[in-house]
Amino acid sequence: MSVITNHLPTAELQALDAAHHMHPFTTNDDLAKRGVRVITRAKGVYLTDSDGHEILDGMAGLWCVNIGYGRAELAEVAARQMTELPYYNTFFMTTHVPAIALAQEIAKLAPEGMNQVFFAGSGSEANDTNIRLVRTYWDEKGKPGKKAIISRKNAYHGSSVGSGSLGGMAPMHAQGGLPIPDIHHIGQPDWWSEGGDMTPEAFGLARAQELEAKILELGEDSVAAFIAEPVQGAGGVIVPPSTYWPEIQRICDKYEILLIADEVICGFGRTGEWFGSHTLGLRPDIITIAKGLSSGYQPIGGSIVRDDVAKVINATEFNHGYTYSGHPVAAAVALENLRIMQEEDVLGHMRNVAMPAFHQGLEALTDHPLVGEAKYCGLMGSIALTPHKATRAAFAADKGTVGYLCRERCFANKVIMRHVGDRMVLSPPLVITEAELTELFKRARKALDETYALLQEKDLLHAA
Ligand code: PXG
Repeated sequence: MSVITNHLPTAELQALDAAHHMHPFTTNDDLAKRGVRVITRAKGVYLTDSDGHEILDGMAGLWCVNIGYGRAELAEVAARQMTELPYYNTFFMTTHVPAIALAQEIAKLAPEGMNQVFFAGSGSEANDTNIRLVRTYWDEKGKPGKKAIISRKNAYHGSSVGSGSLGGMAPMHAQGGLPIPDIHHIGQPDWWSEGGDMTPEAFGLARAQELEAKILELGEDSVAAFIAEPVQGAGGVIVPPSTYWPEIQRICDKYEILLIADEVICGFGRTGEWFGSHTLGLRPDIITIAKGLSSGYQPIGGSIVRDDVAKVINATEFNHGYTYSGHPVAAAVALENLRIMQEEDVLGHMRNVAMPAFHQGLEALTDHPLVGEAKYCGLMGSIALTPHKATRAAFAADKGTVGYLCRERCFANKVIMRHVGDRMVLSPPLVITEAELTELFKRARKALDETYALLQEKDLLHAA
């Protein structure tokens, strides 16, 4: 077997990658032509690529490396656990110490009355679990008609058949026969793009009331659950108007609809509290977790289940589970991550240092000619690019054309920002310092200036 090391020249790594590696959400032929970026190591908030460039990671990997890169404690815990017990399952009346300890720790941090955890290997798997969980719950409650799950357009809940169906991403639904039956989608609370002449508050209320209309259309005896991210992440960091969540909660309570808060991004500190449900004041029945649970150091996810729902499920055999549910190495690493988060008071750092600087930095960008609004919650934020701020206009060019150009200018300036259509998104490690945030926004502004010049040059500064 040949050994591939970080020391091969970039071009050779790119050629090998193109020859054998199919990338997610990518046109692989195009990528092969332009050459993939190879990341070789990382420390703190900085990535290093195979050409030795240091890049400030404004996305914490994929919204997950919350305690930053290169924490040796997590590697040491993983090595110790692999030596002691690298694998055992949690089926067939067995368990192990890392799963016991992690479930207990999650229950301690979760909202009041949510003390049971079902483990999965990822956010997608956990949301697949949730589909089966809520339907089994209603079966056991003697209401087998309650099968439908209502979600939202432009939501992201994962990429498996079940979770991809829950999500509301049109390009995903266009491939492979999604969504599966009994999943329904209502509008998202994205005031900037879809609010028209309404105030954000009126629009938030109207979008929440789409849930009530959908429940009445389907019949409340047909609806099992509503699923939503407290703040949409992959959809572009859409922070809902203040009127939205209280109305959603009222509707779920009124019609006895289980509320699933997908906190794969929002969970474990991202919004400034342990859970987005705390920050936005929701009372979910199930919380989906992954990403920040282990700061991405190991793949692990799960569902936190409210006590009265768990009581019903636990009284029957729930015929569901994954080989790696509660994987001991992943669980041990997640536990160490949560220890670091607490002992180093990462939430305190966010509150006192990182969040004020992050919010101020985003607000300051709104004086840029390309930037319409800035939206943020904790350490997730986004800016809307627009050719005309006053009318919140979209660009005449295809959606995402300008966002893509801007993302390329970000890369060129050694800062990673993700683009979602023509919104630029940030979700840095929660441990980012004030000086690192200053540097991040300096690079982002330069990238915006260059994007603006490029749009002038290409004659793309036109409203749709
Ligand atoms: N729910 C939410 C809210 C997510 O953000 C998932 C579920 C699925 O988790 P897994 O671990 O199965 O990927 C996610 C994942 C992006 C991007 O481009 C976001 C995610 C995944 C991939 C890309 O922003 N979020």
